Amino acid sequence: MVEKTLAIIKPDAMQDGHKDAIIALIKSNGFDVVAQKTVTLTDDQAGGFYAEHKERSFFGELVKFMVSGPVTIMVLEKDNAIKGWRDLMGATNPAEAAEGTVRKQFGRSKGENATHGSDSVASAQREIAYFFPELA
Ligand code: FUP
Repeated sequence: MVEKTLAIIKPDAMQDGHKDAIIALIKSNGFDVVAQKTVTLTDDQAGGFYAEHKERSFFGELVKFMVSGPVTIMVLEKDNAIKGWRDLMGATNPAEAAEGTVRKQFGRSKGENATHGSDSVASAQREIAYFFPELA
């Protein structure tokens, strides 16, 4: 089934100059980029996006990191896009991610791990609506 998912190139990968390489990898894996914008998030935007992690010990660090520089936010479309993008990103911790994955190649650490991807149909719907209300 054709699905949409939300992808974010995080501030570490942007600062490290990996944006174009990551988008090239996304396209060569058959995803259509149906929306794209580069913005610097506010504390409220980043905190709202990661609201499910509000009680976690790393939440403050996560928000601080996500507002530390521009991010590129995209909506990707493909058959089974949600799982497909999660597989292409690799494990949360780049040290544990498989060879060839985005996080293995471009992530710095578990906290600064290059990209975000929606983890379910419900998350994808919420996250796409959060950043691209016109697509919801
Ligand atoms: P993922 O779904 O792979 O993006 O990972 P999670 O939803 O579990 O975590 C979201 C973000 O929180 C991660 F991308 C990085 C950050 N995080 C930490 O900084 N430390 C942790 O122990 C877990 C997650």
